[in-house]
Amino acid sequence: MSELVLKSCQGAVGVLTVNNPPVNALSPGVPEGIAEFAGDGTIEAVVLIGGGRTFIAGADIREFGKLTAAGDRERGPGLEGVLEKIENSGKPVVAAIHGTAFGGGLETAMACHYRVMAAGAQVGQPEVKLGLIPGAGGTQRLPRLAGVAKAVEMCAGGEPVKAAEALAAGIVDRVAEGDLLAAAVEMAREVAGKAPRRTRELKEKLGGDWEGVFAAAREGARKKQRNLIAPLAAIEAVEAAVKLPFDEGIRREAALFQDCLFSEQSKALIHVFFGEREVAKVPEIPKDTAAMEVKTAAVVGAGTMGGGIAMVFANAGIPVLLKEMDAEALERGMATIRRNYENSVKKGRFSPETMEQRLGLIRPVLTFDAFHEADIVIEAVYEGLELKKKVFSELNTVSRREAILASNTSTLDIDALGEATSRPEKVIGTHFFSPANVMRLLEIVKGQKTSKETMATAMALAKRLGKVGVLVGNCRGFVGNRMFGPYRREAQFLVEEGAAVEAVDEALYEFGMAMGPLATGDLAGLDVGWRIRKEFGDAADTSVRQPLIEDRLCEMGRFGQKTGEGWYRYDVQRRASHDEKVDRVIAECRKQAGLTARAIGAAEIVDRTIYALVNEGARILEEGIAGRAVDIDMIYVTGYGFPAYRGGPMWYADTVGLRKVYERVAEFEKEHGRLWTPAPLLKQLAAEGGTFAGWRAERRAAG
Ligand code: 3H9
Repeated sequence: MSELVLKSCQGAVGVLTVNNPPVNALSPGVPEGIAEFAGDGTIEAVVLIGGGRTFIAGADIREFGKLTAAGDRERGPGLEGVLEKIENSGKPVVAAIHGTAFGGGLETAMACHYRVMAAGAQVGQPEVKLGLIPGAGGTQRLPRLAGVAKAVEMCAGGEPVKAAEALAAGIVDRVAEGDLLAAAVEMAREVAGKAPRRTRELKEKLGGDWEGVFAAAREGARKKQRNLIAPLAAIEAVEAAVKLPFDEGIRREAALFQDCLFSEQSKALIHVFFGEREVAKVPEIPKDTAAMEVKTAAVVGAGTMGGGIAMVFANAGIPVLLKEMDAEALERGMATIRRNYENSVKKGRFSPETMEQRLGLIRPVLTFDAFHEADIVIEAVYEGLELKKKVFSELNTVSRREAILASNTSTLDIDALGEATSRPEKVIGTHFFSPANVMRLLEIVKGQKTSKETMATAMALAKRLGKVGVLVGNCRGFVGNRMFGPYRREAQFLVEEGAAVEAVDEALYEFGMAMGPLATGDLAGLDVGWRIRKEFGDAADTSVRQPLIEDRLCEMGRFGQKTGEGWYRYDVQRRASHDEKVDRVIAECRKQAGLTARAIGAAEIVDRTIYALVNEGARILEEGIAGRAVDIDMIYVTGYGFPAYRGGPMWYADTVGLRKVYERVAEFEKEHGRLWTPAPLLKQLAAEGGTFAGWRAERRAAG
């Protein structure tokens, strides 16, 4: 028997333990190991359990890449055959589920004859999140156990289900409050000697008219999982369970699975799955670097960002001081925090007790008196270098010598802030995204002198706060906003050249962005960029074309949603509508730029804006501001609404082909001048036939 599956006996009950840490993925050898038990004559029933922290967390996702790279569409992962062996076994098999039984894990459990689940465990078919559908009978067995509506919900939505719900739905037979193995062995003894109950033979829950359920699910998927193919494929596969005999349904599922597996969407989503984990492993931070434990934090500034950051700490159970200059601002900040928490309670996200607990962790203060308690202080005051330098020099005196001093700046120079202190090695940028308690990205900015310990502490803290922490270098706008500059610049230029405001936003929304670039500006506040452009004196640079419209809108006091007017006009519910005043501004700016309006299609809008991201991303990579293309991709997917199913801007460029991207960028350079000069790295990789994703590996190999 494979070492990946260990066998022992409790009397006449054989116990198979999957032993493939960390998550018992169904790597080669695991399914075979499970199937081998059938021939053993001494046992009467079998319990299948996961070793370590979980049952089987699914197929080994890394294997999918090998299948698609081999280009063999005929050879699927082949798990269903093994599961059939388990299901066809003459001896009853009881699955004992703890941790997570996801994907192929739940499918394995459903091919067993009975299921016992630990009270804290979860089951689910999350394949859609990887651009896939269940590929080992999940879409056929789940409706037979849980009913068609629940199966559609789980297979198309991908959300996990807790024990009580799984029991009520019929996915599991029992929930074990105490010792799971003992409960499963007990059940195995009860069913030993009886004919196994085979899921494939169950029919009761399939009867009825399900057309309405399928139609509603399709409509929901088109809205909520915009542009994704896997949810629709999952619904089709469950429909096959209702309409076709089991074996035919399995074949339909397999065909749909293969279509999804070979799609660009799935490859991109798998890139994102591993990318989110890869960014946490920073090559320049040695593995044995000691991270400081953060027991207490402090935040300076109780505005939108400061308040949100305080909530992030409280949500993670870390006590946090929240400081403001005057009592009124502090009260306003605390009231906003309370209101946000109350909304979450209303939506059923957590209980009123949890809310009070979290509020209790946030200590509003007007002085620095208690700041010596904090292990990390995060400054979230107004975006202005002189002000921030002043705050840092003050924090340097009021904080403990070992404390980390972090800035939530989105663009300013971390080294300048470090120089304002006597501990630049302890100074780092922690750039949260608004709303801080919702957005998953934390851009962590190292200065020239930031120590490895400080970096390691910030990265570990990101994980504890439930954020995707990405370490980047120091430059204006770091990675995220530096790339966003050219992206939004081109959006403005396109409007100056003749594209309608709505057309620009629509084209990028259709591309998959969470919002169009102009609507995003209105949401974030147009004044933010305006002040930064003034701080850096951008308008003085007459050697390149400067966007005109947004500055004009800001001069008119149109800062976006917060003032009810920006690129659009907003009603009290913040619904956007077209504003003819903006048309007049656009016409004036067009005249000033010496342009005549021309027709611009969606394809040009997408190329101009997205390739502006990519070209700047390439510069960022070659300068080492981002260590790897995956760092940029994760910043854009988790912080800027870039569609995960396109993998991030650098991954997307790789899928288009860098030669094609380069040629388009070079065309834009001819038309629009040096703002479009192709990044040397883009040029080089296009010539070599390389990719951004591969470049990191090559560079490492060379180094
Ligand atoms: C599937 O099953 C298709 C089927 O229908 C069958 C078709 C035939 N494979 O997340 P963590 C790694 S599709 C390979 O940090 P946590 C992960 O990369 C699959 N590796 O831990 C990480 O590696 P590293 C359906 C995997 O406790 C390490 O394990 N299943 C897999 O925060 C620890 O992971 C899913 O989609 C895998 N399946 O969360 C489940 N899973 O240390 C995906 C994890 O080198 N997994 N790794 O960075 C998860 O959702 C979470 O990992 C889980 C644990 C909740 C299980």
